[in-house]
Amino acid sequence: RFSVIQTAPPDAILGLTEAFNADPNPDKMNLSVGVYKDENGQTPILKSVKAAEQKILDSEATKGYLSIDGLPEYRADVRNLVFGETLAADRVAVLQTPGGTGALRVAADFMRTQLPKARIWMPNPTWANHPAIFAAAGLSSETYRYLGDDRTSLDLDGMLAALNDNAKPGDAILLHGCCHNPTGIDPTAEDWKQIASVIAEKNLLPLIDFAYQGFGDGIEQDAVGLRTVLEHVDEAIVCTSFSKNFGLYSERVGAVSLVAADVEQCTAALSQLKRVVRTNYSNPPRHGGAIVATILADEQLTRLWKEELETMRLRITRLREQFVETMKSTGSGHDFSFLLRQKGMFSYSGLSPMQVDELKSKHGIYIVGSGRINVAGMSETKMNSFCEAVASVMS
Ligand code: PLP
Ligand code: TYF
Repeated sequence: RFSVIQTAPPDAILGLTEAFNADPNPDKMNLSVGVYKDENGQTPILKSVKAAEQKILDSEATKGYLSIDGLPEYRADVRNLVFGETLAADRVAVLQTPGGTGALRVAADFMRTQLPKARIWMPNPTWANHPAIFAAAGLSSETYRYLGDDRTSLDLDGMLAALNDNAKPGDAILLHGCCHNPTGIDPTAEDWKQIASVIAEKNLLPLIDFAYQGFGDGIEQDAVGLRTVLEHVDEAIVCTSFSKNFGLYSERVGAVSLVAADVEQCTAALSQLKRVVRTNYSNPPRHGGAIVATILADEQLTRLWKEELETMRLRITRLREQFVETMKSTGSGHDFSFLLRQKGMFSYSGLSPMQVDELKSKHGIYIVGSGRINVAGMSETKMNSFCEAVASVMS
């Protein structure tokens, strides 16, 4: 029976990193997968995380199961980070999940069973796993316009028109809370108000994917869009990932937060979310959630984490600036100043699939076929040679 099974295509992004690891070129650079890297191309464990792990090692008393919705103190931390003081706690149900991906799948299964008529509207483009997760859950999805014709800015009018003309009341809309993957293009605070108004007028359910809080402008600043939406509607789902902002990729730490109009609706929705979890993975892994909760329960560790997060964010900003300046100095005539208006790890470089191929084969520089670059994969010391390589394939 297994003889009839066809090989599935590899993950386009994760597959590139396998090829990168196998490349013997000592000057190779990986700008593909969305993982933060330091100047040496490493993804080290944060000091705040190490310190929290030591505390846990010394004090952890049991490996007993967590409850279905996870650690209570972790769930309170998620609520504070995401919503701040803006919502009554009893209107928000938070469940600890295995990463942001786990959160998205729980949200998708919940929508499929509890809101069976809802279609989900995704930005075009979006993270490739989004349509795959929704399809796996059996949801129907549609796309709305996001990227302008210049491929460097948001087409807000196109986005709002697509939603106004085509979305039906009761549909859901996927939004990236900040640091849009793959374009780095985020709505401005003013844009968010207009988006929120259309969501309210059309009675859409916002599903906000929040995987890069703190990578755009700061922890609180990056929540402005999400909180603006919540000023206009009383229902939403937020999928949090702490993979990037705590550097906890392999620990699988995330959360799904459901905002309901009142405590009764919140309690009922929570019970259905728990049902989804039971048939997926029963209950979440403890360690990653315990790390986050340990850091945020300790003033000193919290300060250290915030500094480390700021260091990551500022390095990305610096690399964006240095890349734009260095590209200018190559005299190739390509203006990359649009990168300065974009947020987070990613931007669409404008490189074609052929140019991306050439960068890989001739220079050991790995970029996703769409031309999406992970800015954090650049290096200050290698910026000149990197920009010369980019200029050479673009000429
Ligand atoms: N959502 C977006 C937009 C992402 O880029 C990622 C990245 O991995 C995720 C969700 C999933 O995060 P996690 O690794 O925590 O599952
Ligand atoms: O977009 C990225 O690069 C990150 C990491 O199947 C990632 O979100 C990429 C592909 C994938 C899972 C995570």
